[in-house]
Amino acid sequence: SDVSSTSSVTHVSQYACQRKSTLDNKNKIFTDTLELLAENCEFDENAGSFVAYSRATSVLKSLPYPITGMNDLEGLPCIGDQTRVIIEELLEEGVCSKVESLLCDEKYKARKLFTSVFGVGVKTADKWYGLGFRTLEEIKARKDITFTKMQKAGFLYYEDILQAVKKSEAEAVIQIIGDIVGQCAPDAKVTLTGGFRRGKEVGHDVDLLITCLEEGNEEGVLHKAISKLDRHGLLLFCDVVEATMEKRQLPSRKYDAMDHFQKCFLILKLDKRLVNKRDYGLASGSAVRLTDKRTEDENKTMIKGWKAIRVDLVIVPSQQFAYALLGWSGSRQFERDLRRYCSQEKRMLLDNHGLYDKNTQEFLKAETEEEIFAHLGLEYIEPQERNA
Ligand code: DCP
Ligand code: MG
Repeated sequence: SDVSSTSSVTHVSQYACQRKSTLDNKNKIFTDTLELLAENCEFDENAGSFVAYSRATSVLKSLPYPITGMNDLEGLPCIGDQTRVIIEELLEEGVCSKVESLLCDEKYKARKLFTSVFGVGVKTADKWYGLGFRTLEEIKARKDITFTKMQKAGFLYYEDILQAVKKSEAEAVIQIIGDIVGQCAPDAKVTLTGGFRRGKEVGHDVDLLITCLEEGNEEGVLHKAISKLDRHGLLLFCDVVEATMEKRQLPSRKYDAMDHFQKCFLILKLDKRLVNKRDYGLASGSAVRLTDKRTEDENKTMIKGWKAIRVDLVIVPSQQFAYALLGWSGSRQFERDLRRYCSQEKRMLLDNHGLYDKNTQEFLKAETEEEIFAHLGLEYIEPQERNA
């Protein structure tokens, strides 16, 4: 019999950690729509539908072919009825009526706009919406609203932060942080994680792990590094979160939990001269010209000479480094499915600190991500293939 011609024979796992998802998404029309619906469910705290849409999105991202008819969905996991209806409508009409009306929906628009401010979550967005606000200008103008320090910084650097961070800017940030951290501990190492490690060209922030070869040397590095950044005039905003790790604590059972590392959420003042100029639409050596290739906000960045960039720094003891790297590399769906796979298929608990085997009641050590995948009996998935 002929086994080469049919794609439905290929088994697709229900877990993102058993699929390869590159940035070459063949089903963007469907996944953009489903992601927007998932986002709205998250706003509504509708966990069931959020999970359904998110898992379906992720399955479609892993397919090496575009969906061209309902038959193509046969045998695929995580494609429930509510997803099928959306896909069918997109195939027939080319648009999704649910999305069309969401994009015109006052509440959705306000939530989307307000949460685009650094430091504003859905709760705050809903409060402002409830008070009748619809634009950021209305909110900024009010003297009777109290803002957190984070939100004040969010408004102050709004235009810069709204612009995506480019890879060349992320590289300049690594350079700066690497230099400074090296002055704080000689054996300190800075590692890029998050979307850029998965090969993305742009991101909303730069996620960096800081670790020292000798365990314990990382203590104090964060506060020293922050002081130095401040003295160099590079610190626009800084929120330090101290470590909350208790010894021999079991990994969290939640698939989406925050970790316990010491970390900080920064806004750095990035000098445009430190960034590879090709990314600003400039020929090397030429004077600053405002080419129409740049957006208006990018032009402002060029004129003021710097750009505010969101950076997360996470301090990781070397023994936990592999787990932290795996946990911070994402994508969010890949991470959720890794944890779900662990508990449902392996009776193990995974988080950004370690892996606990409930069968043997032991923590499993790992020095590399490859070792963690091996502990889990999973084929290794490269970061570039974790865009689930
Ligand atoms: N992460 C996590 N738990 C958190 C925060 C983040 O496990 N509480 C992980 C999953 C993310 C990664 O860290 O993929 C980085 O978080 P980001 O929100 O920065 O996500 P990305 O870097 O993937 O996307 P972007 O390109 O928008 O920055
Ligand atoms: Mg990121």
